[in-house]
Amino acid sequence: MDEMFKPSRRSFLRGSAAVAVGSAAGAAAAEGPDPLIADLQDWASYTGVGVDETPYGMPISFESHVVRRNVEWLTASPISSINFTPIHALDGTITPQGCAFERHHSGAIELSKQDYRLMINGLVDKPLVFTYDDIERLPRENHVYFCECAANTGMEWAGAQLNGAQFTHGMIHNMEYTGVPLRTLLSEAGADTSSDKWVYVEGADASSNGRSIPMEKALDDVLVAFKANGEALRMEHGYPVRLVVPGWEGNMWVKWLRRIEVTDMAVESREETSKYTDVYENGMARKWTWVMDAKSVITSPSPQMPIKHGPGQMVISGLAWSGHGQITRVDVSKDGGITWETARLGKQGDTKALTRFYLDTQWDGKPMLLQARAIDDTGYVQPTKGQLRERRGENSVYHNNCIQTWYVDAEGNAENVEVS
Ligand SMILES: Nc1nc2c(c(=O)[nH]1)N[C@H]1C(S)=C(S)[C@@H](COP(=O)(O)O)O[C@H]1N2
Ligand SMILES: [Mo]
Repeated sequence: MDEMFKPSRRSFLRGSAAVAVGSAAGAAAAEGPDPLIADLQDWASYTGVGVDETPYGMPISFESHVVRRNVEWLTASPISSINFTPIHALDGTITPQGCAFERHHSGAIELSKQDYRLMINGLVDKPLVFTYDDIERLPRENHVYFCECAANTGMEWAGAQLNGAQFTHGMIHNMEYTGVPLRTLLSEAGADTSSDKWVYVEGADASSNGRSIPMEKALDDVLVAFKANGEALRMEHGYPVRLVVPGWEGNMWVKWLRRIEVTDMAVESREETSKYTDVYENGMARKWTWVMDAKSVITSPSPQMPIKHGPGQMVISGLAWSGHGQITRVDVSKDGGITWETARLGKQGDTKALTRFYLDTQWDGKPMLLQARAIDDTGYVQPTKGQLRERRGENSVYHNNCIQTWYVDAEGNAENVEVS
């Protein structure tokens, strides 16, 4: 019998469920679609799933590989750790919350809206404590922004390390946030918003992950957000309230936000001194490296997304972003940066959000050294790894925004390699 027309386990169960009413379940074993009706496809031979079975939908089983993954050896424990967005398998620009990377310093906490409180204190006329409901009464806005951990691509400084765009570039997500501008909360509390002031923000988790933000940024586009992609934030992204700091390193996007203190100087917390700074060759360190510079990566083909067809028409696709503003152009090279073609942007780049690019092209079936390079509206061009190393030396972990190379062989398989 043709393998294709065997009743699947699923249809078999359905068939038995249909006749099981009033009879012993076992007796129905022979029921099910007739395997000899060769032109009746499996999925047309039984009724589908009822609307009462999936009150909250999950991806179909065929897509179960499109999940966050972690790299065990990267951190001592999965509590203070990171996992990665499967960017190789996504398209468009919006990251579903269910597969958006997570970074916690002391695990994700379960904090209810009832228990939630947000305090504003320090240099304010009236210190305030907001409940979750109080925040929802203030005028809110919607904006799409990327959140990139400063450590994204950090393992690649020394050489090509991790074999997949998910692992080299997956500490990033891009969501539509709903929230109240931080400036609204500051003005409710009568904060001193003169330009030399700072706000210190911290979370309700054990790590607290405190960070200092200069007042100019706090008044600009920072959001106190409670929804992402239309629904409540997931626990792992800071339910019920997180800070959104557009274009700036992910560490400042404090989750489970519990306190905003207006101060006259930066706190110089752990997260902004011993961490999230970069040591130069001479021992001096860069700090206050808040903005995520322009960057891009080809998501397909890539090591987890080999080319599955022969020579001819193909799509090369990827993501580009800049913490300074909009992506205006993305170039793609098939020969390791010797020649470049300009890619098509899926749509005009949003400010401080992911931009999807496509190169609709022909593959001659020969090996390629694939690269993408992003250009933003300040005119900044994404640097090569060599250029970045010249400026920064090799002690850095954070803020590696260099051009990535995938070697694609004649079979279409891709590998992470370095072209200096
Ligand atoms: N309260 C709190 N906020 C936090 C962290 C944390 O551990 N605790 N991790 C930070 C880091 S380093 C990053 S990169 C982002 C990651 O956000 P995500 O987990 O939603 O991807 O959250 C930031 N905010
Ligand atoms: Mo981070």
